[in-house]
Amino acid sequence: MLLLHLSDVDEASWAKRFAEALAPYPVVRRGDQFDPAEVRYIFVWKPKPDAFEGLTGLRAVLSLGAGVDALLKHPKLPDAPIVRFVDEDLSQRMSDYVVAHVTMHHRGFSKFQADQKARRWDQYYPPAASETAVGIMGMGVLGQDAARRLKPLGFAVRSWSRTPKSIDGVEAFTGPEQFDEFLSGTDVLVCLLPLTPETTGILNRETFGKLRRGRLLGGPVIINAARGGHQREAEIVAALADGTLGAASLDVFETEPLPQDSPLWNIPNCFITPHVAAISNEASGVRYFSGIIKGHEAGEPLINVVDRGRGY
Ligand code: NDP
Ligand code: OXD
Repeated sequence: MLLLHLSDVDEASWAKRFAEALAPYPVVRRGDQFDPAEVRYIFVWKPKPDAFEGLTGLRAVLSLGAGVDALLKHPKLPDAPIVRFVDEDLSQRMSDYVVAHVTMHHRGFSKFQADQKARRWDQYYPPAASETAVGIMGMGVLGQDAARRLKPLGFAVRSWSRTPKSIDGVEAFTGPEQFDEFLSGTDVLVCLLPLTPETTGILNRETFGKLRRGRLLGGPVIINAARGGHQREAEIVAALADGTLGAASLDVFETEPLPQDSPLWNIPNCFITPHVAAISNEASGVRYFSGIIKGHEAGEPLINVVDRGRGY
């Protein structure tokens, strides 16, 4: 039996699709009549504190989110394996966001926007893409896809990850010992890390101060599409004000929704989106997780299982 426990999304619609994809396998929602001991899989997004109560026969927790930081903090999280969402459609959507914001900053969008407002004709020519280094923190599913899509546009792509990576045409850096070297050649810093104790607050003033200066007009740029916990927002505000950063694109925030009184709203070279960089699409999500359930029921091992020790 599959139990759905989704908040902030259309649970009924997901349930209907799952029932069609898995029939005759039983699919239930909170409020339905069922024996919790018969639930083998629970599909969750922002599960409530009682979400896992009575689920004694659980084989896997299926996470609608690619990021599992919040799920791992659930006080009653059972011991079952956690399978996270990994999907081509999700990667494509995230890369769309990253490519759009990298190219926007590379082409001096904030300068020309300010010039237009001031009716100022100032012919600034951005550097060539090949002279602009995009440093991606996190070379997992999403980071690798973004790197693959940025390369053909001509950008110099660098990566930083926990373990060594070898990706064609990407200059790779690994671990805390190579972090400063990674930053020192980076003009646009993209965060696609999972939120863990090691990565919390990594987008801070000290990090910004180590980025390469002199290549992009106004200073280096940060793009965070991972988690708000990665960024120190007060330090971003200060860095944008004093020119340590030339611009920022933020899709995620320390508190979501971003509070009305956040100073970030009013900064012209800070580009805010409301955690929409990549949404888990219903059709592909149902296809992916139904495949996982069917495969596991047929004796296949689970895929994309979260390593609780690493935190992602
Ligand atoms: P993956 O688990 O596939 O990749 C994570 C990458 O981060 C890996 O390369 C990993 O290194 C690296 N990493 C982890 N810890 C460290 C560390 N301490 N130092 C250096 N590198 C580290 O994750 P995804 O690519 O699938 O997703 C990344 C994040 O994107 C998610 O966790 C989620 O928070 C966010 N997200 C945001 C969305 C949005 O709409 N804004 C939508 C979807 C996801 P290694 O390869 O060596 O293990
Ligand atoms: C995710 C997200 O982690 O939407 O999938 O943020």
